[in-house]
Amino acid sequence: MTQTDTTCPYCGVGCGVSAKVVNGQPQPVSGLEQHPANLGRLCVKGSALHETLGHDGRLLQPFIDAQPVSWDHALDTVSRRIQQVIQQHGPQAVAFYGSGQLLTEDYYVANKLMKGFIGSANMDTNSRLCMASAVVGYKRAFGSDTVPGCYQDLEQTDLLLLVGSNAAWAHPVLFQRIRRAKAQNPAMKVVVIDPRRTASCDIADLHLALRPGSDVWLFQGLLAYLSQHDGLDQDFIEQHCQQFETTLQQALAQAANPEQVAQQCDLDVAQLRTCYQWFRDSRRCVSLYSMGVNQSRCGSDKANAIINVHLASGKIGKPGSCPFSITGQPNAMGGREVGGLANQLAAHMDFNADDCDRVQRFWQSPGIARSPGLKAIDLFAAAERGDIKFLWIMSTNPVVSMPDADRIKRALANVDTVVVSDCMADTDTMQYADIGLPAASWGEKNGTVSNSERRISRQRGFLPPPGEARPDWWIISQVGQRLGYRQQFDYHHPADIFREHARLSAFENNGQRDFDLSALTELNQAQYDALTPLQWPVNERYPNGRQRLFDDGHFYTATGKAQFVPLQATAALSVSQPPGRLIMNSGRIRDHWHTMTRTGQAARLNQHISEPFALLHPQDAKQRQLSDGQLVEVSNQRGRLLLRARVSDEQRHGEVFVPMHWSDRYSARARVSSLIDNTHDPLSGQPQLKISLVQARAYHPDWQATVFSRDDISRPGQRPLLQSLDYWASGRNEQGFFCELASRGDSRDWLQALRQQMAQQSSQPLHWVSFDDPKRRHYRRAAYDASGLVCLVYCRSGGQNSSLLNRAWLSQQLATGQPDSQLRMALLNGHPPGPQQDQGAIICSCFQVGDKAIQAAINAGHNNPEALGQQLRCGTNCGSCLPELQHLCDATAPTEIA
Ligand SMILES: Nc1nc2c(c(=O)[nH]1)N[C@H]1C(S)=C(S)[C@@H](COP(=O)(O)OP(=O)(O)OC[C@H]3O[C@@H](n4cnc5c(=O)[nH]c(N)nc54)[C@H](O)[C@@H]3O)O[C@H]1N2
Ligand SMILES: Nc1nc2c(c(=O)[nH]1)N[C@H]1C(S)=C(S)[C@@H](COP(=O)(O)OP(=O)(O)OC[C@H]3O[C@@H](n4cnc5c(=O)[nH]c(N)nc54)[C@H](O)[C@@H]3O)O[C@H]1N2
Ligand code: SF4
Ligand SMILES: [Mo]
Repeated sequence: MTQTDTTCPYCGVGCGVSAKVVNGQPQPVSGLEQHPANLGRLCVKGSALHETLGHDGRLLQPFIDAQPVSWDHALDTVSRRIQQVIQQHGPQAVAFYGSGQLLTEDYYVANKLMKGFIGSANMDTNSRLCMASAVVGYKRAFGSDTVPGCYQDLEQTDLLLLVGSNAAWAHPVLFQRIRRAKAQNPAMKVVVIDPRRTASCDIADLHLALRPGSDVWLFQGLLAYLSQHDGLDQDFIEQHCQQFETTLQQALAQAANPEQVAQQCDLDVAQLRTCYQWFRDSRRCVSLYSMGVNQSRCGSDKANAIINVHLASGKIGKPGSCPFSITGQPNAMGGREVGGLANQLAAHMDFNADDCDRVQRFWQSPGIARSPGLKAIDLFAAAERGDIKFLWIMSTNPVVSMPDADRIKRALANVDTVVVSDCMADTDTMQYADIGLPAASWGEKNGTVSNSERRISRQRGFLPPPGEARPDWWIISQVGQRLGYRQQFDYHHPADIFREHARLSAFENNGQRDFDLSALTELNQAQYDALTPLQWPVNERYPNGRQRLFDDGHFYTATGKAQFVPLQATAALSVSQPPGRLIMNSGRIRDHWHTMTRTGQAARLNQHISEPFALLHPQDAKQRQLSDGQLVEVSNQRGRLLLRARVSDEQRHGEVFVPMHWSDRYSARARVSSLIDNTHDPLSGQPQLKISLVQARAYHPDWQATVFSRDDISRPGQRPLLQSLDYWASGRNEQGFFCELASRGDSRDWLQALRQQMAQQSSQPLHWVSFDDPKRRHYRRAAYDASGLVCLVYCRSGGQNSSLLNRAWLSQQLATGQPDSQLRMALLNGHPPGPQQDQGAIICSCFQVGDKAIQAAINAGHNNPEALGQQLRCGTNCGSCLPELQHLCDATAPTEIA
């Protein structure tokens, strides 16, 4: 048995994970008690990590033009093509597009190769879609990209503002820490500022369901309020800040009157005042902000509007007080440290002449890039125009995650050489790769990541990479060497790269740059392997890392003072929204990660929400004669989605929420970013992924069906079967796969096609049993081979729902051998013989407890999450479902929040 301490590959909380392997088999993971980010806890995604380690769907060998090739051949070809493009078109025709999911060492080498040796700064990253606006906010205010605070601040605060953050689902372990802190300190208040009533509102004392995009108004109003109500920290402003007067004047000119602000934000003025008053009266306050702030055409201004009120009230650099941009990806921070964005150089340096000279000297580079490169939207636009001849995409899936996502397909088709490094073979982006490179994945890789509170932790490998998969740093260094820079890319272990990265951070620093790892420049491999989690800077003064920055009132601007940023709020969209349209918001659900290449592998994570959906307000649904569970077409001039409607007053009237996760791999028409345009923040280049105008109307299929099968009927190669259908969404369950279907026409035609395809592909003869009720248009099929059940299909008429199917039970039957005749009958009925309770949709993924079981327990009097936990165990492991348990209890016996 081996036991390895490592770090979770999902969100920016950066939890420590202990991974055990027995006889080569990975065991269920557990949280690392001694890791300061999680103190032993994991959320549901973290707890299911071992379920994602199978080799199903992995890319196992390099390929060129769909033909498998050796690494030597692939790397030679990549290098030769880069050289050819540089010779014929110059370095600006080469581009890299990376990811906050690369390890720091991978990222450092990619950035070094591009900016230092290819000589163009066209290296951007998916962090452009994620925290580019937060970076601009910090740099404008502090002169550096510095997260001032730490996780303890969230526990030590009196008032926590969650602004555009659904931490309950997106940063669950941190959210549980906050929940516990609040339980221990009942005086602590939480305000959620989000157009939607999300799971995070479970612990909210106040929810401000503001009009999307109106955050700058709200915080300008707060600044004005503080000045009018004795809420300023004059000493702090005078000693440590600049540009206060102009900033305040602009806020007063626009937002002196809370009534006006409330109108702009579409909020109740009394609630708004309450929030303002709490901020003024709370000695300590943290504003935790995320994608509702960053992914906006005014994301940078939103960030500075938040920072302005913290500076004005001196609520920064103190325990329990700071403006805190929480990062999404496991290594979004590491990417910022190495300069992964096209407008950064490396180690928190920019493209001014001094920084370029310094980095060039350090890297001994022949010709460093001297001006910023193309940001993601511009980069793909240049690709579409044919200006990019060579594009290398690493660890990201832009065909799903970039705005105007169908245009990304056109752009990729227009690049001479597209290289994609990914662990998985079937991503939507891999379909466009001329050269595919198999990357090692979590559990096989070795390096460091930095979490949201600047904490550097080790990711350590505990499994051998399958097939020919290799770590990203190795792949990139090999190309660097083949381009002629043998010495500069002569790395043998990630520790070599980390030391160099630390040395660059220290190089001619003299206290001028916040990012400083000078105490780590001499780590040998054993020390690197044993590195325990540390918050940067790590230098002579702070050899064990630094918990908070700016506690000394010193900022990294030329004057050493923080800068207020004067702002002008602009009207949010819905003021002039055309009638009949809806504002579409997009974001995350609890159990899926991004484009599902990882969480799609774990049966447990596919049960909470198993289909792509559109969340609609009851009035909007009624207007469109739509009911919960029906299919809805959401469209605009860019495209059309087909989604399952969920109707709820959690959603504001006139708005619709669609998750970002479903790709073409898992659904027919659910890539939400294909409807989103390229509107972006002018300073950060970050796209406005949260606001798009769409229409919605009911879609009426002639038939719908649910399939349970041993093999995945949606896997590539099987697709012709699904391509003719209007709607399908597939996923994994415990013993196989499920697929929900809907279309026009006669379902029997499709059943026939399914039968033919399965006959062709099966190695044994299949025996089909059927049940037809033509009047109700119910057609049911079960296919058996010698070992038992292979496939179950339940077709129904278009208007009927499938609530009578007992999904949990049905999926288990795929593994139970040959059923007797009674069971065969029950299988066609869709539920077990005799009384057996249907779980319903899974709410607690850890213990697989469904909503029907929970509802029954609530009805029996167990009407709070603790009692439910005692009764059913739900919510007692990772706690990610506690907000939903509370919600179900509240729905049975409503309680008021302000
Ligand atoms: N389960 C899960 N967790 C994840 C991820 C995942 O894929 N799945 N991804 C990780 C990543 S990379 C990231 S970046 C984070 C993101 O974490 P979050 O930012 O918390 O997640 P989102 O759901 O994208 O958006 C947050 C909220 O912003 C709200 N919002 C929309 N428009 C506005 C607005 O104008 N103003 C305000 N104030 N709010 C608005 C949305 O309604 C939404 O609830 O999550 C990380 N954690
Ligand atoms: N509509 C809408 N769009 C969004 C967002 C939104 O809120 N709404 N959010 C945006 C945000 S914040 C983000 S961060 C992005 C995320 O979007 P993406 O980065 O496109 O999503 P992922 O699915 O995480 O893609 C990571 C890819 O890298 C692969 N991979 C995993 N590990 C490794 C590795 O070690 N090496 C290599 N080479 N590959 C690996 C995975 O298989 C996967 O294909 O989406 C953005 N897009
Ligand atoms: S909160 Fe969950 S997803 Fe995020 S790092 Fe921790 S275990 Fe992983
Ligand atoms: Mo993100």
